[in-house]
Amino acid sequence: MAGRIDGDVVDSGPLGTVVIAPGTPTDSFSRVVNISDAGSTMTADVFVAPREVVVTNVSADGVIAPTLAAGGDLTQGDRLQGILALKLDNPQYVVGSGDFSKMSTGEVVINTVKVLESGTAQQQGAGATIEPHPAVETAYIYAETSDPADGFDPATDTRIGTAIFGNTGEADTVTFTSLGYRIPPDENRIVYVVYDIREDASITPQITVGAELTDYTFIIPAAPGAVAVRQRMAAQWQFGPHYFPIVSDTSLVVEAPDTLIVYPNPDDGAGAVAPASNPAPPAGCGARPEGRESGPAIPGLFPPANPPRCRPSWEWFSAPGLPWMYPAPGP
Ligand SMILES: [Ca+2]
Repeated sequence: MAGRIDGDVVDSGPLGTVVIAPGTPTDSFSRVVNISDAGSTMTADVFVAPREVVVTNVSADGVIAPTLAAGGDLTQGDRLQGILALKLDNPQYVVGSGDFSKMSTGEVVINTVKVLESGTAQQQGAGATIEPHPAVETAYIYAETSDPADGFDPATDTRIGTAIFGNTGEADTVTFTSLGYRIPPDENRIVYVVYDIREDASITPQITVGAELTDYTFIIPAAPGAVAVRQRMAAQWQFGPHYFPIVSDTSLVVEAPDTLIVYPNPDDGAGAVAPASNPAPPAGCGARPEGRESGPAIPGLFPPANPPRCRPSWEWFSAPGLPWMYPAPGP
């Protein structure tokens, strides 16, 4: 492309689509996209009206931090665990303000988000050459539905993307596509990166899981949107820190506790109960480990479907194969 772009030009001949917004106060932004293959005539779309989203990590913010799992231990089989909270900000340039920290001039639409699993877990990527110790298979992006944000809750926030680790040909990354998630001018949105921890996540060796957006290419808006690489200062051409990488805390994956299955005998139905949920035996009833013919009764292990009562024939088995007799001494 030779020469200069002048005036208010839209759809100008061999340049393809050229969009120049009237009154654009600065030429500090341009985006050239859809560049054609090499040839005698090449085309590209040129945008000089900036639409720029600012992405920051808000995982540590007051009401959000307690709703995320990252940083604490995660258990095998844990579902819908919030790992990372991102704020997507679209601050609009105010003509004549002299404040060049805000550069965007329109809506930004987020199309693609890529996430690196940043812990020591290794996913089953198609190109993986390492011994995989997978911890996460399915990941999600949820959008915060409360304003102001009230933290991640899979029951009330909105799932906008689902993706599978290992399906991109790259180990340890997951890519959400076709999101079409809109950030209107002068608004912001909060989204959460959420993991399911595999039932068979490795605990030997112990592994950690986390989420990272390594650089600005991990978020791809629809053209002409762009992602701010560095903080812009109020003075033109002055820049602050880089926004990336954005990194979550990591979590250690720990073993899921064994499930206790209680089987009434002979005819009272069966069900799984958690030990802590069992009421103590009522007065007059008790329990003793099998084989103990005397001694104090031990509270515990009444199936919730059967109110505690005394039936000498009851027998329960706590997995794996630890028998208990109920009750003693009986009514
Ligand atoms: Ca929420």
